[in-house]
Amino acid sequence: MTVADDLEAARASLVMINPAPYNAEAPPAALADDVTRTELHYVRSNFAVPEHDGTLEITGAVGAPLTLTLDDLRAMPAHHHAVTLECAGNGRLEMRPLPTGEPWGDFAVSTARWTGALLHDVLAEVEPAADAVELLAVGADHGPYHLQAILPETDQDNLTFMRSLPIAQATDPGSGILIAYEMNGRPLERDHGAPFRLIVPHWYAVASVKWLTRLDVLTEPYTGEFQTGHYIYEWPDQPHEPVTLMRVRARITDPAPGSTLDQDSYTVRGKAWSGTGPITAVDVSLTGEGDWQPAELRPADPEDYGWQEWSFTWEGIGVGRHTLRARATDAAGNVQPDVPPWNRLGYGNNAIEVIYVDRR
Ligand SMILES: Nc1nc2c(c(=O)[nH]1)N[C@H]1C(S)=C(S)[C@@H](COP(=O)(O)O)O[C@H]1N2
Ligand SMILES: [Mo]
Repeated sequence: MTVADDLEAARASLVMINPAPYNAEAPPAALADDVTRTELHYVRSNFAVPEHDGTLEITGAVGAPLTLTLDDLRAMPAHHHAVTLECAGNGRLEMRPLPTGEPWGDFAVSTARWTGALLHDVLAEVEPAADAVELLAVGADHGPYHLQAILPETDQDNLTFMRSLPIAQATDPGSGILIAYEMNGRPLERDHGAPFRLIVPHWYAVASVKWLTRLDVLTEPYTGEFQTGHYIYEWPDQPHEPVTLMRVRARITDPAPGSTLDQDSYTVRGKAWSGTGPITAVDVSLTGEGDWQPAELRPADPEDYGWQEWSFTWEGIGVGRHTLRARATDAAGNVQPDVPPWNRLGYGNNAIEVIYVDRR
């Protein structure tokens, strides 16, 4: 198979949003799985899939700069985590007025099992300077980027994808950040960042830099386009804020919206996740208003960063049309809002989902 055939085969099961750069959602049914099969995992790229020379350079304010290959990373202790990745723009199409940006529906969210070296272990080898403040992660992808939010000093004809993280987080072994080289037990696919990428649990997936080619330890905060021009909440009535942790969210996976039920009882199922702590409660409402009733919730696995399953036994379903809503609460006490929190670039929609079903 040629490289182009390969990409086409990998993309066949997804719901395409944009052909170039290739952006695609998971099919809705994929949300029901605990772990998303690789061919059903959503894809979001700002540029075309790049060539990668197979090396990772670690440089900047470090005592001992280093260049690593895939074999070097594989020789380090391997860590495995399920991680839910959600695009910060997921659900943008639900916002009014419609923000600019990729027109994502509600399925730019997936959960894969990732294997890689711990970023902490890699950074320990290069001895970051005491006055380091951030770690800049640079992708191999680049290209023209003629969008409205562009910073005045950036080169719009050839921009590279890069993002920074606070150094304290990057060097913390407990943050679980991986330089991942396997997804669901197989080498990374090209769309998902081959040969290796960052996987940053809890954060909106923009932090998980694909096609990682360089890590640069910085003594000043990074202010490039993908850090301060995009991936910023531009609130109408409050100061702008960077997009960081995923907002708390529950989704209903069964019944499907608009379906017709035949029985007077039904087990409603779904998923819930949050970047600000494990989910502690999911509640279901059948009236379109308050009247929240607790669902059964699978406890979070303390070793993992994947979505949690929930279910609710719905009994005494009368003939006619019904509203179903599900609302998650996390350990930090965050709860979902009724209306998506509008911001100019359309990030972080975690509004309570509402579906309708009929009983005949
Ligand atoms: N190098 C690079 N990394 C990137 C991006 C990108 O455009 N280039 N997109 C980011 C965004 S916005 C998302 S949502 C995730 C998507 O990861 P996936 O395509 O594996 O689902 O990758 C992130 N990492
Ligand atoms: Mo994203």
